[in-house]
Amino acid sequence: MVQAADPDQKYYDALDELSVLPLWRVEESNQARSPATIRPYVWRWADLHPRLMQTTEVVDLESGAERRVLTMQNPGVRPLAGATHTLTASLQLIMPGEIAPAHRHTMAAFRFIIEGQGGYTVVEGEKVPMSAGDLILTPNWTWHDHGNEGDQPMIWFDGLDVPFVRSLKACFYQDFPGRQAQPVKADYPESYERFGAPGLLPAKQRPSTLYSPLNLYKWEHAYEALQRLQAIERDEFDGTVLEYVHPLTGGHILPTMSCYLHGLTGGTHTRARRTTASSVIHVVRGAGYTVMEGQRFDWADRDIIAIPPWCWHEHVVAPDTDAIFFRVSDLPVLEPFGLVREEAYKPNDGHQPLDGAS
Ligand code: GTQ
Repeated sequence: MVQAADPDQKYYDALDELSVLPLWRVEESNQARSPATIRPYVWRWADLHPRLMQTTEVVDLESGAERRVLTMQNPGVRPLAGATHTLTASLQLIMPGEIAPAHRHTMAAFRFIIEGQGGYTVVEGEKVPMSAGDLILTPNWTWHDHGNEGDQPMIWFDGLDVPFVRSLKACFYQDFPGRQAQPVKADYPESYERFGAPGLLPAKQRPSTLYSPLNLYKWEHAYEALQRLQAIERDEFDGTVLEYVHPLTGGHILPTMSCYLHGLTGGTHTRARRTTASSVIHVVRGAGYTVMEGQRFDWADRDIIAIPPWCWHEHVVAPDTDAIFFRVSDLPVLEPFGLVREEAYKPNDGHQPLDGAS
């Protein structure tokens, strides 16, 4: 059947010619009233790890890829990359003796080390050693290359603000001349020597960068601080939570991403909440499940959890194991514009009814 022509169609066609839309006809979804497209998701280490090791058969760092990286793709962002609409989360592998050549980009990055020893990142000439549980920053436009002087594969979790920077069309990228490592100016983690002591700062050296001047947050300090705080404080939504901060301002570690360490004791069941900030969690250790929008997502050691914006979520930890989460959030890009909203789930003591398992 032929539809009766809209008497105003000519008018709308004329607007189309002008590349203009009548807002009253714009679909609600187009107006982004709810950021519903990003899906709650869990990537399992048991699936990812063998595929990461197989990259050694598929690409080499000498002549092939610059980085051996598998990046999580939320089904809601296809065909682009992104664990959420603002954050990328990836696993990177570097084999003994390999070099991942230096480059820099306007996208900020950090690495949370998962396993291996003898690996390092050079950040602006500073050689930063990697140990499991360490957090290493390579902020916006800092030269960085990686290497592995050990005899084991070195594996870490990469977090970047790529989709956010992409949305602003502010992506710039540069290779270090000669596809090689940058010259090392300090063969020790100089920024840690300067800024790594708790509550103490050099009296005369206070850089004014937006990002933290400390490139290495060691696991031993983070873990000790978590245990100490866990002994005296617990939040019903977050367990016990520490933020990795800029040592000069006490603010977020990077202007686009904030990083946290959560301790959740065995048997914990947090209250559900939703927030406009999206998060990605790397499960440092532990087992349990997260309920997101009524759906149960099981997780275990080293799994990666995507929590979309405005998605109800609560965590349940298995009774016999304590859990530790490393979490990255896009909160810093929402705060300056008054776009942070949070809501606690009120019914049923703060726990969502379960629709089913993932
Ligand atoms: O190690 O420099 O996961 O440039 C994505 C882009 C890691 C890196 C990623 C990168 C890197």
